[in-house]
Formats: sequence, structure tokens, C-alpha cells
Amino acid sequence: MKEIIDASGMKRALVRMTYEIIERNKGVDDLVIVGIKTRGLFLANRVAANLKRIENVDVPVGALDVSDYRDDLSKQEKKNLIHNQQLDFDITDKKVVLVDDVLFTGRTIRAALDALMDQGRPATISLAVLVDRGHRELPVRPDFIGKNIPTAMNERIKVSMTEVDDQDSINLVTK
Ligand code: 3GP
Ligand code: 5GP
Ligand code: MG
Repeated sequence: MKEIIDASGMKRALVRMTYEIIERNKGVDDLVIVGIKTRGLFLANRVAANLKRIENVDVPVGALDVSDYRDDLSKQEKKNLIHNQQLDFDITDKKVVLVDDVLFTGRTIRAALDALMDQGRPATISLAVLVDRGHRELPVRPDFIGKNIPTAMNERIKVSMTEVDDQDSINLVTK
């Protein structure tokens, strides 16, 4: 196991991403943040805390759970699961920033886009990921990236966050 980023590196990456989000959206008007469970949601909350500190605004944070989006479910079962997702605010005409920990094939993001579109018509959706590990299978491109970490197929990125782990870190693990 090889450490790629430590706690202060993760903090700096998230602060930089927050400034990029503000800059790209020309401020924080109409901004909402949606995190993909589990660690994507913790990252979304950290970005929101940075926005509060930097811009002194409370940006709504919502959670999406697409972990049940599996290949062994029928199309109808998947549809039901995704369509049961609800955010407790309306995303219509909002600038949605979707947040996840690791971007790999892009299939999770495609499912998340489906879930979002089902709940309204946002003005824009952009994608922020802490780690882009490559190997895309769909045309998905992140707008905000913590760290590009090219990986081999037999490698995994281990993202640890103090909300559920003993520390903040990003490690490269070979299976
Ligand atoms: P997360 O819910 O915090 O994102 O998928 C369950 C957990 O396993 C995820 O935590 C993710 O970080 C971790 N994980 C590590 N490697 C993989 C992988 O290749 N695919 C998926 N889906 N999850 C992985
Ligand atoms: P994708 O759908 O793009 O293939 O994978 C993205 C999702 O799977 C993310 O939510 C992420 O949590 C998980 N994932 C895929 N590969 C990895 C990895 O190497 N490390 C971690 N931590 N999560 C991964
Ligand atoms: Mg994840």
C-alpha cells in the first residue's frame, strides 16, 4: 500500500476544488451540491463547509445512493431503485455539483445523472471527484479533480476519511 495523499494534501485539494467551483460558476448563486454515498457525501459536506468559510453562504447539500445500481438487477428493478431517490430540495434551474470520491468507469455517474434528471431540470450539472483513476467506459469527464492517479486494472484507490475511517488519506493498493 502506497500513500499518495495525506491529510493536509486532501485538505488542500478540497480547498482548491472549492475555489475552482466558485470561479467556474461565477459565484455561488443557485449552487447545490449532491454527494454520492458514502464518501462522496462526506466530500460534498466538506466542500460546503469550505464554501461557508470562503463565501459565507449555506449551500444545500443532498445525498444520492446509487450503490444498489448493480448489473444483476433487472432494468425495471434498477429504475425503481434510482427513481426512489429523493433530495430534500428542488434542483430545477439549479447549478448542481455532483461529488464522488473515485471516478473509474463512469457508470456510477451515469446512474447518478439519471437519478438527478428524474427530480427536475437543473440549469447545469458538473462533476467533482477527489480521484480520477482512469479506465472510463462511458463518455464521462470530471470538471473538478482532486488528483489524477493513473491505475492498473489490478490496483485500487483506498480513500480514507475521518467521518468513517481512522484518518484522511488516499492510498494506492495492489490486489
Ligand atoms: P464509498 O461508498 O465510500 O465510495 O463500493 C463500496 C466502497 O468500496 C466504496 O466506498 C468504494 O470506496 C470502495 N471501493 C474500492 N474499490 C472499489 C471498486 O473498484 N468499485 C467500487 N464500486 N467500490 C470500490
Ligand atoms: P465507476 O462507476 O466510475 O466505475 O466507479 C465509481 C464508483 O466506484 C465510485 O463511487 C467509487 O466509490 C467506486 N470505485 C471504483 N473504483 C474505485 C477505487 O479504486 N477505489 C475506491 N475507493 N472506490 C472506487
Ligand atoms: Mg464512491
